[in-house]
Order: sequence, then structure tokens, then C-alpha cells
Amino acid sequence: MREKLEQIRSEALRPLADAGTDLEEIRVRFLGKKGELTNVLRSMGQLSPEERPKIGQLANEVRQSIEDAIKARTEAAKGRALDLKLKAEKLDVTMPGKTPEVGHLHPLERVQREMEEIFIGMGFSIAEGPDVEYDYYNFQALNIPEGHPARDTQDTFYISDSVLLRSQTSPVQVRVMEKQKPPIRIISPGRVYRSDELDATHSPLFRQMEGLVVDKGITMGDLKGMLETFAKRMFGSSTRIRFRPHHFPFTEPSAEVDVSCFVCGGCGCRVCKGEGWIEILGAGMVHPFVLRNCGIDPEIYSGFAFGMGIERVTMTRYGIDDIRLFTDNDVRFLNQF
Ligand code: 2NM
Repeated sequence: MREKLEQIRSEALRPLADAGTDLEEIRVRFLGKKGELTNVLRSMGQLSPEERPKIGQLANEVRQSIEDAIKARTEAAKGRALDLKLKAEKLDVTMPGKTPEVGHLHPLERVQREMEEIFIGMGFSIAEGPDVEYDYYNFQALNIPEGHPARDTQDTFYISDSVLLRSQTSPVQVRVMEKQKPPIRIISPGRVYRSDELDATHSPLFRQMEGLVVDKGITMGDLKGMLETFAKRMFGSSTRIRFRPHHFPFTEPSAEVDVSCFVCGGCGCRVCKGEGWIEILGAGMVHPFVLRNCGIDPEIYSGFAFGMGIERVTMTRYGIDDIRLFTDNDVRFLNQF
């Protein structure tokens, strides 16, 4: 029996020296319920009382040595697995991080929001309306009847005889005046359409921001003061404004408004083309006919209105010389903002 035990010990330990051995298989084969060592222990009843404790002790030693060997092998295997895992998942904390690509607002959107903030700061609300409009709201209500020459300079795209793509955002203001009693203080930013040929300074689709204030006792002085505040906030605190007489069918009197060049301060440079002034908007006192068309009594109320192109303001602000850059989708251009 002694030899049998020694044989079990060497047979069990031999394969344990080999890294590929299945440890569980060894455990079951030698130490399991029907294992070889267990079989020997079961037959110990045949031994003499003197021999029994000695063989028992040896059997325990053999069991212990096999258990120890299996345990050592298990630990070693675990260590190896951990080594492999650590190697595979090695993290070099000194590596430069991957900067996530974060987009940003399109320059037109940015300038539009900046303009909105300035007007909101002066008590204006934002009004919106449909891009597809009735001829009535886009022209007739604004004192531009059929056959009026202003229809040529604001020629747009017609969906039918009476439905078109708006050529300005004034129809939004007509709709507000129809619905709301003065005081009214709104801006209407949005897309407008004109059947112009695309070139460096014209586009059949561009953005406008118009403004409208209607109340008792509103004067040209209110218009000037408000526009001056806007110009200073938009182009810098030393900016001055200048009114030049003009004609719009929907305002009387009307003016074109220039801002002093924010690059040269008025001396003349590349940005203002030597003028010292840059034209940025049109404005005037809302024509009494327009007020009346919208159900507002011009004997009681007066108002001013203004309109400007957002592309134009953005091009002036950043020295951009071609309106097509805004829609070319060239990231070399867009990433500069
Ligand atoms: C401009 C210039 C001058 C204007 C007029 C109106 C309305 F609806 F009140 F009559 N809205 N916007 C206006 C006046 C627009 O754009 C160059």
C-alpha cells in the first residue's frame, strides 16, 4: 500500500509540472470521491492496527502534496493570466489625449444671435412667420401694389399668382400689427428670397433682420437713438451712425443708414473702400397707409421700422468679400470662426 501511495504521488505530480495540464482533471482523478487516493483510503480496513496510522499519515502527506501542487499551479496560472491581461490593457498615462472634435456655430448664426441679444437687451421680442407668404403680406399691405416698381427690385419666386417666397421679413411685422395692439417692439430675423443671380455680393437666399416699434409718440429721434445704441454694441463703442435720405414704399420718411468704419474709424481704408462709412441698413417711420392696412390708427400711433441683411453685417464685421463662402461648406473657411 505504501508503494501504491508513492506511485499515486509521482503519477499525480508528474503531469502537474506541465503547464498544459488540466488541473481539475488531476484533482478529480486522484483526490475526487472516486479518485485513486480515496480508493486506497477506503481499503485501509484491511491493514493491521500498527500499520494503519502510518499509512494514514502517508496518505495525508500524499494528499497534501498533491493539493499543494495543484494550488501552486492554479496560482501560477492566475498570475500568468493577470500578466497577459496587464500587458494587453497597458495604459500609458503619458500619452497625449484624444481631443474630441467639437463643432461650433456657423458665422451667420453666431452674428444673428449676437444681434438678437442686443435687441432683446433693448426690450424687443423675436417674432417669426412663414417663408412661404401671400402676395398680400409681402407686398400689398406694405404699400407695394401690383405694378409698383419696387416689385422689380424685390422680384422673388412665385408659387402661384398670390403665393410666393417672402422677399423681406416685413410680412411678419404686418401679421403682428394685425393681431397685436401697440405698444409693439419686435425684431423678425429669418430667411428671405429674391430672384437674383448668385455673385460675390448677391444671393437668391439670404437672411434679414427687421425691427418694428409702434406706440404713441414714437419719432425719428427714437429710431436714431436705438440704432446708434445697436451700432455701438455691434461694432464697438466709438462707432457713429449717419442717415442718408432714401425712399421705401413702406416708410416715410425713409433713410439708408451707415456706420463709421470700425477698422479705420472713418479715415478710409480697405474695409470701407476709402469711404470711412459702411452702409448696413434701411429704416424709416412706418407709412400711415401701412399702419392703417394693419388696423392701427395713424392719427393715434406712429412707429419706426428698419431692416438689415445678416450676411452683409457678418461680411462687414469679419472682412469677408464673397457671400458664397457662407454656403460653400469649406471647413477651411468655417474653422476660422
Ligand atoms: C427696411 C427698411 C425700412 C420695414 C418696414 C416694415 C413695416 F412692416 F413696418 F412696414 N418692416 N420693415 C423696413 C423699413 C424694412 O428694410 C431694408
